[in-house]
Amino acid sequence: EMDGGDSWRGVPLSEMYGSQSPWGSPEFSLVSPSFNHAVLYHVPSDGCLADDKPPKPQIGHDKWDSEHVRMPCSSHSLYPVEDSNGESHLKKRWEMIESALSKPIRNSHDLANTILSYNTKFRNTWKFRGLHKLFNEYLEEEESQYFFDVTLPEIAKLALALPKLIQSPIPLLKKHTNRSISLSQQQISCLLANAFFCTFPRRNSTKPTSEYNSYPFFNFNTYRFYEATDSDSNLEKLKCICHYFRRVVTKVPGGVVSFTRRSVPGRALPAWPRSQRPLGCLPLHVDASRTIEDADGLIQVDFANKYLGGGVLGHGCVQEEIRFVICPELMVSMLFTEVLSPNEALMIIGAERYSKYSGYGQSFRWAGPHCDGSPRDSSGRRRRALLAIDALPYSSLSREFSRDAITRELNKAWVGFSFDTDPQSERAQYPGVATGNWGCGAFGGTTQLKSLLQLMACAQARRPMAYFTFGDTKLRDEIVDMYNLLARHNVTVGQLYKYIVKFSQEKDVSQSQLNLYLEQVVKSGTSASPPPANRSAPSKRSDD
Ligand code: AR6
Repeated sequence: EMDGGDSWRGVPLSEMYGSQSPWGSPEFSLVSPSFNHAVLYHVPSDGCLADDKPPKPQIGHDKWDSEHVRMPCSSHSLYPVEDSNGESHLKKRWEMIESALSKPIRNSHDLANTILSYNTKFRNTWKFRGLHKLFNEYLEEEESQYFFDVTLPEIAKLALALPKLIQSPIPLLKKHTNRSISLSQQQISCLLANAFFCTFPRRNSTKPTSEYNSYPFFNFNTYRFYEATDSDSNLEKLKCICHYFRRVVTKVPGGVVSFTRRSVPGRALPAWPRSQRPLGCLPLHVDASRTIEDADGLIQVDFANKYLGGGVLGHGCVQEEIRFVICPELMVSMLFTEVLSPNEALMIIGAERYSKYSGYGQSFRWAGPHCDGSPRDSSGRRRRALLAIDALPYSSLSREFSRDAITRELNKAWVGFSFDTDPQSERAQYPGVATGNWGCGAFGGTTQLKSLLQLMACAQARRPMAYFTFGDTKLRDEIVDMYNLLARHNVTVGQLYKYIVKFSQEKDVSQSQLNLYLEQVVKSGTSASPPPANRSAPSKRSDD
């Protein structure tokens, strides 16, 4: 038994990485600077980073344009300031930030005033009730004291080190591009420190006409993160972030993280009804008790919003938001990743985990430090891969089961799962995917359908699938039973696609069960043929 319990079905997790250790699968493509891969740190000529020392920044020149992140420290960043005569002058914004962050900040009111001093346009609209509550009521007095005495001055220093730590421009990962950005963890901490102090220019407006309208929010208070007091889970999210800063200012992490946007044009997407790939050709593991983030070495799926991070800097506290606060380096994706289109995904390799947590949603709590034991790959990234794919939100079953919606979700999952696979090879690609009830929580989807669509996308991408049902043992058994049925009858991806479409056309989907329907058509279908001798139903249960 892998996990000492009886929570899983199918094959052991080790078959998801194709070796005995989670670190035995092949590494992802290495970090190597090129026209479509911006590497913001200096890659040593042998490619190897020193183990514990952060790499030096790559040198370069600021670019103040629509292709790059507009930096707080750019000499082009100007801000209107009123003089004593009430006349408005443009001042260099970075000088305002430098002077504000160099002064002592003793409590949450000082902190609010610091942030407002270079964001004067928001004097009357930004409130900081959440911050005040966190530091004045919620935390123990010593904890708050420690934060303002020790951690905060270091966060300010880190933010002000921006012109030194990031010298070459950060390209935007725009729609319909295949591009990567690699940053050192130190550089990321500096960008996050700036977001904490809300220093990024042109990123505070929530108007539809604003320049960064198609990007997630990144300055921490743009979405009123410092205001929210309605539930403790928000304060707990802030705790996670403060813990992260405490950790990185105590010991600068020495690794790097890469962010890759994958965009596949319509003509290169799979022709789903024609796919001949058998669904039973890859191993399946289904677990009811563990969670995705604990599936070491696998491609861990982020149940994302098309605006990455979703409500992490707002009120959200479900899978994506939790993941982003326990691994805050992920949040840097929000600085440069434009809203995801249906045929796009984002892969993040190397983001470290800093916090443990308990609960979920309203009951979410920070549960202490987490020490990330994942080894580093040859490029210096923690061997942790997070794949952001956004499902569609559904309010009706008939919409969710429409051919267009089914195709859209299949394409989305496949674009993500086929990241770094060899298109010529017929063999299984490692590591496998760790996923679960994608689109079935906040987005209201149906697990019977989404689990099958992800199985199809995995089969098409040739990656094994580990599915985590989040406590649902009935769903776990249903998925395994369905898989065994499909495998036994040699059902292909294309056939299943057609069955599902037919189901949605023939049946009132709100009244009928997809699984029951599939059982009938598969068992009575013309497609049934004896299973090939070399494969056995992948279940450890003898009655299968
Ligand atoms: N491991 C495995 N399964 C999980 C985990 C976990 N760590 N956490 C949750 N689940 P949801 P969605 C299961 O609602 O429906 C965010 O705001 C659990 O059964 O996070 O795709 C995003 O930013 C849960 O109900 O994903 C988007 O805006 C289910 O996965 C939006 O939510 C779905 O989790 C995405 O909503």
